[in-house]
Amino acid sequence: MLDDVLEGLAGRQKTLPSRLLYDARGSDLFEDITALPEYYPTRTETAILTAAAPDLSRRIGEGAVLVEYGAGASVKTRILLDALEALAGYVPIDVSEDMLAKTKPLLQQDYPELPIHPVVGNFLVPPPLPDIDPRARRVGFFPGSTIGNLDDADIETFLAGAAEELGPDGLLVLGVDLKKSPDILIPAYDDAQGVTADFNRNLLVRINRELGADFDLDAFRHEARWNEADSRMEMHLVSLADQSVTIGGKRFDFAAGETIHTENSRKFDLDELDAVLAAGAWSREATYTDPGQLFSVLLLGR
Ligand code: AVI
Repeated sequence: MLDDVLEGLAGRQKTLPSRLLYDARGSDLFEDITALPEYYPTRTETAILTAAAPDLSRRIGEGAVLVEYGAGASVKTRILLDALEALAGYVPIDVSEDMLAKTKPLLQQDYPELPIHPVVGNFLVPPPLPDIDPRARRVGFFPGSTIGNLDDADIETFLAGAAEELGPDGLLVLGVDLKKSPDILIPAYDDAQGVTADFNRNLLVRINRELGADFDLDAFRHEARWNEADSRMEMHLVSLADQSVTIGGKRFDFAAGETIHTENSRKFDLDELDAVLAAGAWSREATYTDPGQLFSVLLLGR
């Protein structure tokens, strides 16, 4: 973590890795974000999945194994667990062993017959799957448009890794946030209650705590920007003054107005996404969306 932070802050545009947003406090704040009135993705995707569930179930067929990449608390998963018939197993993959350990008994209570095999690991490098029926069809689940937080190289790595792991008759259910007006996007990433601002600034709290840095939290403000050229929302932390910060014995100078770029959240055009999917050996078999075309759920095959 120290190396990543030092490297990110050494560049001309200072950056910090967005995965560092998700310590315990950051994960709680993200949960709060998903319930905000301005943050349309979670409720929209939930509605799309609920409406699409019968069709997904028909296309997927009986007896599949569901593999979720970055499962967290497996909230949206329940829509699929309710709809898919005679599932042969559920494999939640997450970096947080704690989260997996907390979620498993809750799921098992509600799905007593379902074999649940949690796997601790980074979904970018899909870890080997546990011993499950090799004949069962494997269906990946990657909701939330988390794919939009990855750069091009990581998207390709993920899609190719999932293709290999899920096999030739594998399927992937992918949540994808769609390109739309900045009038909707900016408030979704800069809400009136300031929860997203706290989520962003928590990165500095974490670096102070875990790396002994001395960021002055009141000297940085949250900013959400729409980058039209790269079709993405960006989160930045803007330095409110000329200041310096020390981390791991190294000093970093900030000019007033200079930013640390902390996250990208890409918004996709489905026609453009098709080329990316094809490079990762996937193609769209079904597309589900909401009446406002805010978000989409794709069923991908090989
Ligand atoms: C997890 N990820 C899909 C969220 C997003 O919308 O890109 C993270 C987030 N960042 C700010 N608000 C939400």
